[in-house]
Amino acid sequence: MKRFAKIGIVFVIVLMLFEGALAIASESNLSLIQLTTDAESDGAPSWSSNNLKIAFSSLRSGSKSIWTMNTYGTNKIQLTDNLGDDGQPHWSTDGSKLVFHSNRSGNQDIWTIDSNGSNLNQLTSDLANDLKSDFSPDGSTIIFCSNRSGNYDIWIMNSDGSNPTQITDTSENERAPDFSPDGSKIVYRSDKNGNNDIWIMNSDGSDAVQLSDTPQNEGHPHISPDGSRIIFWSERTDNKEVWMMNTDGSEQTQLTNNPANDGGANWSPDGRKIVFRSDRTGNDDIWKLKFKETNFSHIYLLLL
Ligand SMILES: [Ca+2]
Ligand SMILES: [Ca+2]
Ligand SMILES: [Ca+2]
Ligand SMILES: [Ca+2]
Repeated sequence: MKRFAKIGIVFVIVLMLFEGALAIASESNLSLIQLTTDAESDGAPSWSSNNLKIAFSSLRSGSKSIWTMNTYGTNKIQLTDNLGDDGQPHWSTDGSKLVFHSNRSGNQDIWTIDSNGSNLNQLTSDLANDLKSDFSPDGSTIIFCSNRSGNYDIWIMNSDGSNPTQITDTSENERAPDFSPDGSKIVYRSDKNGNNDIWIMNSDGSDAVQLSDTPQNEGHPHISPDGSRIIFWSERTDNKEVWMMNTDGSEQTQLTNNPANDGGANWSPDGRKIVFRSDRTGNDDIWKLKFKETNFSHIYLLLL
């Protein structure tokens, strides 16, 4: 080292530790990949927590059915096959099951199926419409929305379908519930103030807080895996676009910008991508959006 110092050589090692901050500006700053190209409608993508598959609904077999594919869009497998419409699949945290709604029994009810297509189970059998379900993170309960009390409210039941319990009780419509990753909160949409907005409440139904407040409709909220952000669709720019905000409602940011209908978005398990539905090529397909990651939050200089 003495000799190196004499001739004035300094070794510098720069370590840039990347913290994954997301740079959001406009659609042109996002990487967009089309995952389905079938001429029939595909929608309602849901990315499994184990990062292996994306479930979605598709009309490609004639009636709306639940399909899975890998996260790059290949190896599409049909899981359900009947004359009814099956929609809005959501994974259990361990990736072993999907919960979805179907009208195959005459009206919309909540069903589960194993990820390999076996073990189909009907969980609700009320004459009302039971829709848009989600597993709690520990898999013990399922939330859904139902109009069995005369208008739509959020309900919770055990994951075997027992003990359905109403957790919102308003004369307006609460729909599209989604659990936070820790199970403590539920985001949903409500038309309590005359049009649909995004709301959040504790998972027992207490302390409901309105997060968006526009004259247009917002819907389909999903909380990011780290619990910090919510993606949703909004019609505030006159057509449906995917938006993102913090879970306190701040920093509402438009992600897609296309005259098409863009919506139905859901997160990848690492929170750096979303999948959504768009009809920008003429019919509904599944698209993947990747946030550009540009913020280097720590720079360490080691001088030897
Ligand atoms: Ca029903
Ligand atoms: Ca209600
Ligand atoms: Ca609104
Ligand atoms: Ca659009």
